[in-house]
Amino acid sequence: MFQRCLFSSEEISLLGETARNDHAMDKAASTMDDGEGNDVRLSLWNHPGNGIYGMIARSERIVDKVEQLLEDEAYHYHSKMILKDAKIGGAWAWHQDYGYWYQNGLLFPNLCSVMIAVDEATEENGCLQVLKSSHKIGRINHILAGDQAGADMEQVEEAKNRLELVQCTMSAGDALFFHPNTLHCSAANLSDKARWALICCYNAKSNNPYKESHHPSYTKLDKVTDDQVLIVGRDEAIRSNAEFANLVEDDQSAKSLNEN
Ligand SMILES: O=C(O)CCC(=O)C(=O)O
Repeated sequence: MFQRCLFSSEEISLLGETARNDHAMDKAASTMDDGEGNDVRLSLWNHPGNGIYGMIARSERIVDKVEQLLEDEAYHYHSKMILKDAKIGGAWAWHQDYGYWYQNGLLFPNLCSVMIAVDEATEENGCLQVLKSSHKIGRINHILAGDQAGADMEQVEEAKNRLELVQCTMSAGDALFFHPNTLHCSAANLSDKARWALICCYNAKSNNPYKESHHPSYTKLDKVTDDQVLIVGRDEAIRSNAEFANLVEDDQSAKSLNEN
């Protein structure tokens, strides 16, 4: 479900400027080969924090919507910045987020991801592609192929025959809310325009994991009013506050899948 212009051009410029000057984010980024020689790069953090990333992830305009969709109180499961750079940004294989997350002790697929376009996303720079209504299939088995875990292609091919493929072109500031069983992928970015995106992921309080993982169990999310995005974003001293996770060492969910 799209929410166009969820963030104003000033808000999204402040987010982009903060992220692009954020050395800690750059340093924490992990890079995976997409199998075609391009780099899939992202930085991830578990707790939203008090910087502009946190103000967005905790904003009423997002969290209230997520809570409606989850029919429950939502908590922050993690956020990530997809650093899909011009010319070298790698492709993401077809997958469902719950294809990994179910291994983290989450019994139900009652989670929601919100992708916020930091840059304009087009087919040329590798916008997200989704198979419409694919969340109704349920969870598909995921297999490790090279650096990335992807959904079993036999089922994906069949789903592609039956479901509409949507190229999620977005303007900076647009948001896409999607279910964790939605099949999605993206092509490499061979264009000369970067395609960065912030993805904030939420879990329902009642879906608290039954075992520990590298993502948090229920932690109360303190919502903030929508004006905080600009207030914090304009304050250079605090806007880049975030504690980045070490994806390579911490993430066991992809590694524990069977190799192809
Ligand atoms: O931004 C993209 O191209 C894909 C990101 C994605 O699929 C994910 O983070 O699960």
